[in-house]
Amino acid sequence: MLTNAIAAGAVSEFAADVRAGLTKEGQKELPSKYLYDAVGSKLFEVISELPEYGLTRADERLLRAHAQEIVQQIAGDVVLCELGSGNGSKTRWILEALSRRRHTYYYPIEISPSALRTCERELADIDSVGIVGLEREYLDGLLEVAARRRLGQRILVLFLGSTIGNFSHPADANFLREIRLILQPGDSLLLGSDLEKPIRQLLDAYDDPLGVTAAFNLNLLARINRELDGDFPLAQFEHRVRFNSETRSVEMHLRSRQPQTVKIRKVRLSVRFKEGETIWTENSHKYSPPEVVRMAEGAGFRCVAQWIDWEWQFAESLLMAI
Ligand code: AVI
Repeated sequence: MLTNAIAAGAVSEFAADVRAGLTKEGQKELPSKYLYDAVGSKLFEVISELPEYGLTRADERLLRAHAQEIVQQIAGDVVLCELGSGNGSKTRWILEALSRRRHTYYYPIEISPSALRTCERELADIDSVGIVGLEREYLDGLLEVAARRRLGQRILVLFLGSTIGNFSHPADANFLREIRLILQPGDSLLLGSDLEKPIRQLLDAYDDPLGVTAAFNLNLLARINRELDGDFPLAQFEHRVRFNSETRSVEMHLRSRQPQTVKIRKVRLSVRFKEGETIWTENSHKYSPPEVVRMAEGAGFRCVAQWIDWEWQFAESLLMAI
């Protein structure tokens, strides 16, 4: 009964966001968090393997090389939690380093139940670890972890994979501030952020020749069709990517190939598209290393250390709440 109530709530939130985004004056948009249903999460895993998309491999390389060093900066009994754990493959190195020291609790926080199950399964073999998956929005999950912490325990939050870049400015800085408000001085945040690189390289990464990213993007319309009884004709929309040099972000859009009207029955909505009109589905900001430090300081953290992958310009920043 409770499960049904939560599922119905999630559907109505999706419906409300779809209605708001598609009836917006000017640029239509859909929140990028809805890209990650079961199909979208799998497609994102494939994107991470593509030669053109080096972000996830860079993140993994840094964590693998520096896990021990990262963990050594945080003394005492640490509770690990991760915002948007995905399949958990990047977390392994940090979790192993922590659990060598003492038994460690790990709370992956995910809105995708399928990704959460995969993560729990993938990391179950590590000794001295208790995994408690939380199917929640990031901050709700973090509040729960904070409420469960015992006296003297420190929280280490992982926010990897440059998901921070998917918040537009100033939402990224505001989000760090909200995390900081839940934490206590001495708690830490390990933040992964993708760095600026040549525009051609970025466009290839977000518009790969195999069309996996195109499928990932179009799946959002397929998801609306599935869950909200929509009739988006997928063949009449195309994946478009552009680099916005003002915001220094890669933007993903879905472009209508022709004038058309789409019905979404569960939202009781009829949406008109002009030929060439787009729905903006994702923003992926590219940072500079000092920009990350400034943003963190403005949110109430001190940057303890920053590691950079030079093969695919990517930064891992260890931030301590002050
Ligand atoms: C999850 N996030 C950081 C990815 C990114 O690069 O912005 C999502 C993604 N979108 C297209 N490709 C990958």
